[in-house]
Amino acid sequence: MRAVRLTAWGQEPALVEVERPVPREAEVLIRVEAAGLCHSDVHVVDAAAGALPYRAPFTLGHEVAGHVAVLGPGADGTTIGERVVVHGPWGCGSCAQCAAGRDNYCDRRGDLSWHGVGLGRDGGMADYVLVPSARHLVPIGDLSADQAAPLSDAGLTSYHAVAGLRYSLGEGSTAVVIGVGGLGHLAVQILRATTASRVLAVDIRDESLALADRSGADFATLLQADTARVLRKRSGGVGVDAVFDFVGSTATLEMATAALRPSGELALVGSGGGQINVRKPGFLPPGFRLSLPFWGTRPELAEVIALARSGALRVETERFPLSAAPRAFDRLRQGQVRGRAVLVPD
Ligand code: FEH
Ligand code: ZN
Ligand code: ZN
Repeated sequence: MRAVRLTAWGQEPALVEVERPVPREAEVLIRVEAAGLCHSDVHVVDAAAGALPYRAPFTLGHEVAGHVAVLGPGADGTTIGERVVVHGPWGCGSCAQCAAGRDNYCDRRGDLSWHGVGLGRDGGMADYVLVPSARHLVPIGDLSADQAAPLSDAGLTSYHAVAGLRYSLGEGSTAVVIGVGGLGHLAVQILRATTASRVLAVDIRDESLALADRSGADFATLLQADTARVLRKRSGGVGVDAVFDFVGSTATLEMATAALRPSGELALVGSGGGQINVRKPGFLPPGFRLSLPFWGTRPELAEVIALARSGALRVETERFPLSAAPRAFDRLRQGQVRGRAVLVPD
């Protein structure tokens, strides 16, 4: 079978022929129908040897949807042909967090040489992907694979971030989404579909503001020197209740803290490497809380898929044949992908 693999650290990913895996014990082999491309894939490819706990070579792709092709002799909880999306964070499988489907917060994360499918373990940028257990699978029914795959990471990460701040998103509240790309445009839709919050969007590109509008934002603006003041005014003057920063640069973090009301919440999702100074006395609003949500849980993924199947979520995607994976990586690096890039086995 074909697979897009990180063959060695410092090498560009390559489309190569590998043996199709044979599932053992509880394993399940999935015929891949779609695999999303994430900025984290670029970070992995660009990582220096030893920077990540992963052992090369492995197949990339941590946003995967398809159907069950072969069951291991001990596999349980799915059937041949079932259409599924893969819950990508794979933990130790035996700690309290993993037992609850919270592999994204596995207690033994520090002991593992992987973070999940396509992240140290063979992933779904391939014709097939081997999943350790059916517990990592969520049925997608009639949802298309190129919609379901991005929902397993871009959608799930946004949903988990919103779920963590839900108590501050009631009637009369204001939420801000910074960065309206693959995750941000879904965060706007999730906020509109699951909270009573007014939704404001910020980006640096006009086409992203248009995507925010299409996604249901109440207001969208370019990031400028006075953006915090503009957002505070849009919140009725008191400041915004929650900011979801999908960029994570010093500029976006500082703007976010300047826009927040007292007791406001900042969820940092983007890996921009930005910093803010947390000190007392200082300039942060009293009651300020920061969270660093990571990916999401298996129960939440089932909720995201249900939202999508109800018609409340629509992923903007740019499809590429699996054989064009290098071109997809190039377009993502250049910031030219609209919404989420999805590889489809050709
Ligand atoms: C995965 C692994 C490590 C860092 C970040 C990620 C995200 O793309 C998962 O949503
Ligand atoms: Zn990702
Ligand atoms: Zn665990």
